[in-house]
Amino acid sequence: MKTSVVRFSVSLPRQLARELDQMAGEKGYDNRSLAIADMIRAHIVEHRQQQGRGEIAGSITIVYDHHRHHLQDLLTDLQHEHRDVIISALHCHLDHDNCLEVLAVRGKASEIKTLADELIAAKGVKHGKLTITTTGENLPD
Ligand code: NI
Repeated sequence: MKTSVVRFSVSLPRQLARELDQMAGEKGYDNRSLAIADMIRAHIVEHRQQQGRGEIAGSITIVYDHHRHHLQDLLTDLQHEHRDVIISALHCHLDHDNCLEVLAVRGKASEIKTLADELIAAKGVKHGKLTITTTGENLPD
């Protein structure tokens, strides 16, 4: 299906337009329209997640020491509780002590944020981060 295109003109300060073209080139965009379209999509995704509208997808990454007492059990319990939003999980043994876990998630923003907060706040988790993206639905490419 061919996407129909709308053309409109935008006025920018010359220096800002130069910076835009430079950034688009450095990021590998063929033209500034593609770069601007990606920026707009990123803002729409961010706006929707702030509004709490619909479903989100994303990933939760945590690093922890698996020797910490009860931590592994707690993290597993949390994941079982929230299994409806966890699509996939990846566990890597970084070194003798440290584990890296990446959870792919999809579902209600509020539940995913709660899950991420609980995992990251667990005693012994050294670092954690929730990265939110779109499910791709209702976002034109
Ligand atoms: Ni491990």
